[in-house]
Amino acid sequence: MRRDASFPRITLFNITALMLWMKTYLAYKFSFDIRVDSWLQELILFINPLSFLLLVLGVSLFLTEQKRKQYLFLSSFIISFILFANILFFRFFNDFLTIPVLFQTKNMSDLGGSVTELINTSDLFYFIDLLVLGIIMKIKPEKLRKSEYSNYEKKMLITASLAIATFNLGLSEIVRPQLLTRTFDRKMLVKNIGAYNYHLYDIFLQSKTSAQRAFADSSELIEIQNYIRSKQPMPDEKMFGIAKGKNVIMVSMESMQSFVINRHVYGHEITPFLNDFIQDSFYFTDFYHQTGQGKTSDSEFIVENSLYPLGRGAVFFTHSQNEYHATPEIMKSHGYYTASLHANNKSFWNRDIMYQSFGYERFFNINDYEVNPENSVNWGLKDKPFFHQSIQHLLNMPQPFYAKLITLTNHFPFTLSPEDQTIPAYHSSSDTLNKYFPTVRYLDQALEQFIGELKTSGLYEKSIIILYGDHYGISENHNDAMSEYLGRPVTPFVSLQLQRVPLIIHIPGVKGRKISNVSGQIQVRPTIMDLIGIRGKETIEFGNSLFAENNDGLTVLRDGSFIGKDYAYTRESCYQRKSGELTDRRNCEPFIEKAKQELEYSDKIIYGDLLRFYKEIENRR
Ligand code: GP9
Ligand code: MN
Repeated sequence: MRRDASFPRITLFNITALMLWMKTYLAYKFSFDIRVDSWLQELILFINPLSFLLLVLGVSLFLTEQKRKQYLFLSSFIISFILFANILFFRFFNDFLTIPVLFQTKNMSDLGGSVTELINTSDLFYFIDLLVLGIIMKIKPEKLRKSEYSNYEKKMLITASLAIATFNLGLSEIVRPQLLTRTFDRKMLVKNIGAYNYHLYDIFLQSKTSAQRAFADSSELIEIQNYIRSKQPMPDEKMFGIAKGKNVIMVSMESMQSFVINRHVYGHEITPFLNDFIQDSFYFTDFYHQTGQGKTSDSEFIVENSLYPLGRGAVFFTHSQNEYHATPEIMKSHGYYTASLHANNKSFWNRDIMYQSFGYERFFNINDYEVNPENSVNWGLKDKPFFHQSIQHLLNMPQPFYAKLITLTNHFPFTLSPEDQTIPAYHSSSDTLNKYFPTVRYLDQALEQFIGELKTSGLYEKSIIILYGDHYGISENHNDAMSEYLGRPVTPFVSLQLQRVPLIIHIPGVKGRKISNVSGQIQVRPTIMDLIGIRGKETIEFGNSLFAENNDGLTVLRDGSFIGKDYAYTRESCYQRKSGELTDRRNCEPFIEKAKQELEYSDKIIYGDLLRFYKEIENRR
């Protein structure tokens, strides 16, 4: 192999790559509002355009000199165009382009009218490199000419771009574990894998989705509908319509698990307010979260569709274009105003897009809140000011309304301002568990303040209030510390029980009681419909009302674990529910199949976008 002494010499390829690289980085810094918290993140941001640019522009090395010039100019033009389209889109939507968004006529027409207003003269900067490239090509300086690249140079280039890509992904994995499988905020994706790789990933998601959708037909939905009809219980006539015409206020309590309810840390009650509140509410003691990788967004999905989330990825990202018959849409058709309130970027978890599919009329996001360093901690606006500011939004809504509020402070890593810490942290080997208790207490106080403000504003008596925990806060990585706190070893069975989250339903004028049937998030939607008095299934749902008679009592978690009346199953083992002792696997067998079947049916609906056939099969009946 001959080593080429002139490598890396200045060539048209190098110049094109360098200019595009720097331009992209400057766009990150000046046109996209990407927050960088550490030098490591800055490094990732800096190198992330490189692997893509080297690979795409590197194709030119395999071309003849004339073709190479054309190729470099054309790809430079296309890449610049994509970057600039994102810059404009970002100015308007504070978000990055996705393929579905390109086909969303509503978004695009919003943008279309104001494109001219969005362009500044300083944007010319983003085209300077093309101009420079054009000039170079015109004057053809002898120094930059290179008739052919050696095999060594070609190999070097491919190796370099792959090495940079691997290095980039490795660093991102350190900074943000499970980046691709969790697919959260697009800003997070762009920050880590870069604007161009992000588009490749988006294309990948899109083609996968389209293929699965293309092969689906309505017969699949009929089969699922028959299955669901066969397990439909009778509603409890005493509860049906008990809250007719009332507002529905639903609160998603970030990372709130049931094990803190009625418990202490060093003699301090952890949730004094909730412990009181459950006394005059319905409190479900054996209620489980059923979320997967989509965490909060999965819980929203389950609670508002009565479908399971997906086994991998977040359905909010992967299937936001599906047809759904979510709670907001149904409530709206029954005269309700619908809104979600959450003081985060609207694109986080792709909420802005998914909420449209759910039929929300309004999403009060970070732009609708007064957020400053004084009232923020951890992930953003603290829960107390969030609730306080939300009251005004609620009061401005036409009634009856259906409103969902999503809290944020009790989020990993459970950082709290010292003045908000009213109970001591726990002392154990896990800092996470230690800090969890004071932030849970903060959430408890925030809820107390919220309920108080609902009372003074007059909304309390006119609303049913539903509080639920979205998913676990303490993962199994903290089992040692957890068993220290609980005073018993965390076996797989105990781990399963730790997936319980609180569900509290308050209905004005109704005393409520403790309900200990096994239940899950999938039942929240049918329960709301039951209480509001919306009769009959208007769509496909896997859950039953929590107040329905002969509730079949099988709660399936996303990983295939389940909790039944007598047995529970997790990690391939069957347990006696009462004692938590291991038992013969055969006791669980009939339910293992059932649980799998149910998850598969739900997946089929999402992957095949089957709800789009719903009207068709209903009309045929
Ligand atoms: C972000 C919040 C937290 O908006 O809902 O999401 P999580 O990380 O818990 O899924
Ligand atoms: Mn959450």
